[in-house]
Amino acid sequence: MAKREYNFTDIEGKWQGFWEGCGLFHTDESSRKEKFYCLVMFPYPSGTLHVGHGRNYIIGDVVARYKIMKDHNVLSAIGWDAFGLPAENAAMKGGIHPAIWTKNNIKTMKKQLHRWGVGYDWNREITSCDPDYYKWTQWIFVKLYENNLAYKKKAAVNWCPSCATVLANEQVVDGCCERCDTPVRQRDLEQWFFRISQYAQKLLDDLSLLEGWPERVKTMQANWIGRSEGVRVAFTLEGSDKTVPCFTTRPDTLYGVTFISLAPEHPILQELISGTPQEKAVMDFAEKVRNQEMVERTAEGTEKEGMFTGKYVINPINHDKVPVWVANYVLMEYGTGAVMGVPAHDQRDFLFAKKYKLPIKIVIQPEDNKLNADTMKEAYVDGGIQVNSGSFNGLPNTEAINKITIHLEFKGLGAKAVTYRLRDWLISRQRYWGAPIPIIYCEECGTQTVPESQLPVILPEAVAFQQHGMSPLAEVNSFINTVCPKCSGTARREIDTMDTFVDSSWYFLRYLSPKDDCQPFITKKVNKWLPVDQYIGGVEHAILHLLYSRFITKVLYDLGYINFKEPFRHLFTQGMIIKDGAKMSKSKGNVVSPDVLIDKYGADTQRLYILFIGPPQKDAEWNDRGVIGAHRFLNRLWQKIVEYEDIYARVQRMNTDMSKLSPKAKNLYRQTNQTIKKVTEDMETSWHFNTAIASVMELLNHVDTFNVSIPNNAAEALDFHIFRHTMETILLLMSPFTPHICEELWEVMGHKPSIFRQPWPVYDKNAIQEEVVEIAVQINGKIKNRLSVPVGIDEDELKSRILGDERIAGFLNSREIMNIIVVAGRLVNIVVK
Ligand code: ANZ
Ligand code: ZN
Repeated sequence: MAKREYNFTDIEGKWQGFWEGCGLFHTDESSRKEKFYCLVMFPYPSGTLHVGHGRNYIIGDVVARYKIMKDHNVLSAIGWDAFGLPAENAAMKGGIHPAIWTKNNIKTMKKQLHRWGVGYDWNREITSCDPDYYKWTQWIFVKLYENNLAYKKKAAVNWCPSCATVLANEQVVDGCCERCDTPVRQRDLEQWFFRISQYAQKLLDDLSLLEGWPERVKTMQANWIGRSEGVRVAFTLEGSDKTVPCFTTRPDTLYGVTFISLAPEHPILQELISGTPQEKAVMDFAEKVRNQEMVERTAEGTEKEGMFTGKYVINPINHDKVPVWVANYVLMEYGTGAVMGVPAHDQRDFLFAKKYKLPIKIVIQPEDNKLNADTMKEAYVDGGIQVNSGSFNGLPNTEAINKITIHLEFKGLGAKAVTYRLRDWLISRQRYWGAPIPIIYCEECGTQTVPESQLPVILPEAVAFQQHGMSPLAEVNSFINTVCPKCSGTARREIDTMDTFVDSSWYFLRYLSPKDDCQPFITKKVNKWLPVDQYIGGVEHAILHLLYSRFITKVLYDLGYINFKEPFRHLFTQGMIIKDGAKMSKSKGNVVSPDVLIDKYGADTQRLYILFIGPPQKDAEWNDRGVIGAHRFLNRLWQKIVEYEDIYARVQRMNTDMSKLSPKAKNLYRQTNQTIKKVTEDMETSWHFNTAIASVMELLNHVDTFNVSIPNNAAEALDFHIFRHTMETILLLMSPFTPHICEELWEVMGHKPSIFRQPWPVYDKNAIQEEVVEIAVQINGKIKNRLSVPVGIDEDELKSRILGDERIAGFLNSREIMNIIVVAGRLVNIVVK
């Protein structure tokens, strides 16, 4: 009979259909097996996927298939993070409606996922721009509003004066409008916020619950939250009883204050200078700074700029009179929006003082080298002994921190304070393609939320997309004009839509009841299925998406809707695929299309290559030759199994009794069991797919040296039986990685599909013990030591173990080795000069 060809196109289509038909990824929620919720970050439907994206979904698929074989009840679903700016930009450029654009992209990408053999419970598919999804995003907004966690305030947005429109941060390129290149200004608009800052401490504390998260991601979150402990010190305005509180982490430097600086947005500023000769100059300066971007204002290299207000405050600890300045590096959003300037011990204050010739007063001296205010080249920021600090002189500054704090608290001049860098979450967008914010403004009753019975607030379809102007919603009167839910009087709708991060902050709850139109999620179900057991996604989401999801989860927990505080138990962040030195991306023009590769080599080759390319959490460089290598391996596996297609049925299955095996069969059997152990450990510890695959490849090499033949007698049948066991094991171990070929070969070997209904192999403990022999080690014919080594160890390995032995190395004492004589299985003689 002619050998079967590895016809991957047919094979892959056949099994994709089979899995779909038998519901391999269909989650039976009534099953009593242990649950496993496997989640990949749901994609933004941007167009087509490239192989770099593939890594994410393929890893997710491997995890799901592995857990299915480990007898878990696996939930693996997918959806689309379908609102957002690119769809709207496409509409403005190409005249295609964002809804259509999005739908088309979803169709393409779905096909691509299918071709990769990536499986999901497609009955649970969700799309965030569908009204039956965003209805519940709006519901979440309402819940936050009702609990004082959503509010509106004036905030700066990027404004292009020429286009007369608000720009998203991504649309600002080097401080200019992406479309017309006009310098972007900051403009205050009424905006909606979520009060995430209220959860700063909880978000920080509960990082300790996330044992299954990479340390690096937890550190990034902690830094983003940015907790600072310090003191709020009140400086009194000269000739007034008003005070300006300043937040400082260094109360030990209080005697060294030579000025204070206000943020240009500080509310007291106007009052301070109103009617004074410098009013106009200061206000112009403040206005100029406000147009600088926040990041730029605080960046280390940015020039410190300021202006004297003409006013003074009194330092509460020594009654020094110090000038009040406005400075660009002071942010209104942090601490109190006012900083006590200590040029001797803070670098920004130092630069500022040098520039504007403000005094520098040293209050902390390092123990040995005496600082001199006139000659110092930079601020001294380390610890030391207090000087010029009244009754605190002579104390180590670490002690003075406490003593001065207590002193201030005792006198009512200050109080301990904690500040977080985390800002409230600005969720309004002056954009069309997002979930409308469910708010109605009534002249009589004020701001009203849309009642649940009237949700969703539908995004109108017929809108005009122009190049210029406000959100298209601003012109849809039928949308804007409505009635007040309270008094039925005329009212108008909020026209802002929500940040897409709101959509993605709760989608993992929706997979459990994707079509329920009575509630966003079912408490009992989500309590059973969450936290997610394995979350998989890109490290670029390490901060915002993960923080927002954690926040919304905590709010829902506090409101009693769910009983878990954290949404994701384990997090895996895969590295990027690099090509020609850059991250693979359409804009760089270095993408590799999966479709072309699949046509040429099949999906399994591509999966194998992507999984084998390197440690999955690290970035990896794409290499076309590697793809060919992966393909060659699959061909070898194919040949090895189909060669004996007619034999498998003829050779009886038997219990493997180690004592009856031929030496070579015993060896292969041991190697097979060792491989099971290795692969399982690689999967269990941290998804080390690449090393797992490498050990299977090694096992296939052992099979080559095993030299199986068509059996003619009982002994050969036993050898064949061991060979078959090894090949079956290889298929089982490889099946999560390259599912199609393994499923096909499983059938070729005489089994009924699906291989995924087979349990994951368990190694035979007795078989993995290598047999050892004791080797006598001689130096110039005298026995110096005895070492246990595996039977059949190869000669180089044996030599290197012996030379690495401490005792032998001691005897050799770097004498020159002339020769090493090996008597296999018995002794080794090292001849030295
Ligand atoms: C005086 C001082 C002396 C300071 C010294 C530091 C060193 P972290 O640690 O990041 O929390 N600061 C306070 N509010 C600010 C604002 N709104 N904008 C810019 N800077 C502000 O930083 C806390 C320190 O940052 C505070 O402690 C304050 O300067 C400054 F030798 O006060 B410090
Ligand atoms: Zn009303």
